[in-house]
Amino acid sequence: MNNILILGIDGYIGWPLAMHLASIGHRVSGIDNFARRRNVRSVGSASAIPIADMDERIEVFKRQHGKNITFYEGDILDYEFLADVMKKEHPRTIIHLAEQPSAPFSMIDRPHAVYTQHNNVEGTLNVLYAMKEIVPEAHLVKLGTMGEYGTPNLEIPEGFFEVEYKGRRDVLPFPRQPGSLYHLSKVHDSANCLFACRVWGLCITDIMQGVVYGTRTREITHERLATRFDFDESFGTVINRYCAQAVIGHSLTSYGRGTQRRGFIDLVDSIQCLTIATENPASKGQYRVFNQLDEVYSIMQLARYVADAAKKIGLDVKIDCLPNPRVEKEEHYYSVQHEHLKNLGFKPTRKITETLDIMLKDLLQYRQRIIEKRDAILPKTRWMGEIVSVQPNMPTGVTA
Ligand code: NAD
Ligand code: USQ
Repeated sequence: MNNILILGIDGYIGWPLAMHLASIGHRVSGIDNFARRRNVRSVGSASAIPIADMDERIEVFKRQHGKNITFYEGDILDYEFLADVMKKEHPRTIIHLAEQPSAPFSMIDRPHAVYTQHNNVEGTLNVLYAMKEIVPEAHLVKLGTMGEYGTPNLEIPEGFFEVEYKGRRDVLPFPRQPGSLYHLSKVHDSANCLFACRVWGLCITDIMQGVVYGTRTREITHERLATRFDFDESFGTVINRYCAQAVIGHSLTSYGRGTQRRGFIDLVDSIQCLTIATENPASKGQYRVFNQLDEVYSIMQLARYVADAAKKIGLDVKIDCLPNPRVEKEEHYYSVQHEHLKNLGFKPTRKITETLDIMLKDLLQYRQRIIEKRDAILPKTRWMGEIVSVQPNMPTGVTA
């Protein structure tokens, strides 16, 4: 049995992860300041699937699964609070999910950008200091993101690559070229985590996770155990948004030509991978990077999968190519190494098409809730004042 502290336990991934780890016999505690609930309200939206408050979640989980979860309400920016919880729980593993996770939210304006980077970078620094001072032997599983790397014209390795430059060789961090100020906050975190391992000897697994989708995990055995499901412009991720759009007859909102490609992972597999990382810790002083995804798809390919799944249940869905509100490459090479988790036993649970069928059925029950917030669907946040086509931005003397 491991003693695990989850930072961000009330979130989309945090809550089902907590239930899973507790149900397989780990001692689980968690922290959250409910920022996600507030931030989604602030953009005029709500979770499509109703969610219980934390007290009720814990109570129903205990009734259904016979296990306890301990909860501390508070902000990891409050160092005294974080340090007190660490002293009380003395975790062997800390899983850090407690960040502002939306790229569009971080790009709304200066205050949203400052909030995102302050919350994420300072929060993570507090975690690193609390570990150094209180639990230096603990293993930190830190959620980063595949978007840290951007879309380079090279295969993306797991964190590091061997470079030859002017006749000398070294193994160095792979360059990061993130596409939003949120993704950039994760790059800063990764640099701080690497520093904490190199200089303080902490032990960290930094997970570069693809975009997560899905409504279900094994432990969601009761409607009051559901995890949140957002579909608004900021907090809904693309597959989740497409599914919510499909059930209310809204055209699927592909940005640009839809040829941009990303790595995706089912919620159930995200939890499987985080469990594997937790149960196979990095060693002292090791900074380990895992790329965590099931498959790479183009945004248009996903729209077609969702439209096909919707058709099977009698929903006629159209796909719209909207002007892209983001500054991102639409035509690009994308190939990602993701062997570390497979070598530790990770196997994708099911095909994406099976999950889409489940998601659409789940969401049909909450159609009315999505309709009530449909104004939050279309993108309003633009990366630039006007939409520009992206040109490679090479330093002088370098050609694409
Ligand atoms: P989420 O917003 O649902 O979960 C984060 C939780 O942390 C929320 O409940 C929030 O209230 C809490 N939180 C934020 N700041 C906090 C603070 N200062 N103190 C205490 N609690 C705080 O997001 P999620 O989708 O579950 O993502 C979890 C992590 O995984 C994030 O770090 C995100 O960047 C990363 N990630 C998510 C995805 C995805 O597609 N969902 C993909 C890759 C990486
Ligand atoms: N997109 C559309 N239509 C939409 C929404 C998005 O075409 O309606 C496109 C975007 O332009 C982008 C891609 O889909 O090219 C992915 O967008 P997203 O909103 O699903 O994901 P992203 O902004 O990258 O962020 C999400 C999570 C974030 C996590 C990241 C993993 O919100 O927390 O870090 O996925 S990754 O993308 O691998 O970096």
